[in-house]
Amino acid sequence: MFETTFIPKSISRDDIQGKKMETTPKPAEAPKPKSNTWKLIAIVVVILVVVGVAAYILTQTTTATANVLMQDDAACGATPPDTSCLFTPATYNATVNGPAVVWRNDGGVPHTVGTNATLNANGLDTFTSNSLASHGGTFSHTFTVKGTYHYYCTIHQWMKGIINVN
Ligand SMILES: [Cu+2]
Repeated sequence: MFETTFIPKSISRDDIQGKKMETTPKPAEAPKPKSNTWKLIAIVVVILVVVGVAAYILTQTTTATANVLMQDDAACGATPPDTSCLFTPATYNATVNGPAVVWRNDGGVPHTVGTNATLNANGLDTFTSNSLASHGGTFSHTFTVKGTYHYYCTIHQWMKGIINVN
């Protein structure tokens, strides 16, 4: 391979190799540390913005729109039944085939959402959630049949609610 570097006649080889640069000292050496500081600040600001936006998005999704909340006093003793453990609102009106009804556990102990087959008419949807974690566990169900649905928490069976689906 041949070197095909084109060198104009007006520029000597010394110019290209930088040998003559010694005669003209560079005045722009001093501010270099300053620009590094600004780069660092810019990087930190970008990281803070990214973390902030991510935290905002995450908190938005964890507090996603819920239709029915589970609330309690973090105790929910059974005898006598702790009435501070409840679904609110106790009755909620939903639409057949969606949007889904979303329950969210805002309490301090786990709860569930389960249909009560003995109270509900034949042919209605049946569902039972898993144990929903305290402070944010959610469950959703899209009702496919119109009707009045009685449901309860299978852990605290005095916690009852109704969904009217029209
Ligand atoms: Cu419960």
